Amino acid sequence: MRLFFIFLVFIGYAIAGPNIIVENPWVREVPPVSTMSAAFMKIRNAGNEDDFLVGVESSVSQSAEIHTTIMEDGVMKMRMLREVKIPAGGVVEFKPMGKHIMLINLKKPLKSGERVRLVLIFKKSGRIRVEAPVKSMRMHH
Ligand SMILES: [Cu+2]
Repeated sequence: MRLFFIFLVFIGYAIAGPNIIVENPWVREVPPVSTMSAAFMKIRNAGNEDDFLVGVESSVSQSAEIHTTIMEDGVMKMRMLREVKIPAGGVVEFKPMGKHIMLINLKKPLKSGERVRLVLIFKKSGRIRVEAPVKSMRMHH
């Protein structure tokens, strides 16, 4: 009986925590003159503890920021977010006109079919590597 109890405690400890899954990442194709683009994806947390996206690194731009889109006096504006909560058992969608990862100062033009390497940094889950294909917006209408 005591052994069984210890076993249960051990299992409970092992499965506690966030479990981050990144689904359908993609990066928007931009004209060669553009110095910025954005990455989109769904971030699912299949675990039983909240986690927070706190940063992003990108292989194709000098920096990457977490942004959200807001309407202010009928004008669409972007705001930088310090962190995005990914609730336990929940999913947060990064999509055009919503939350997105801004890729700032592109090192080279992004063409459809290329792959962009991103590292998503979470408060608890640490660094998660993602490969996101470059796609044109038209494919997502
Ligand atoms: Cu932005």
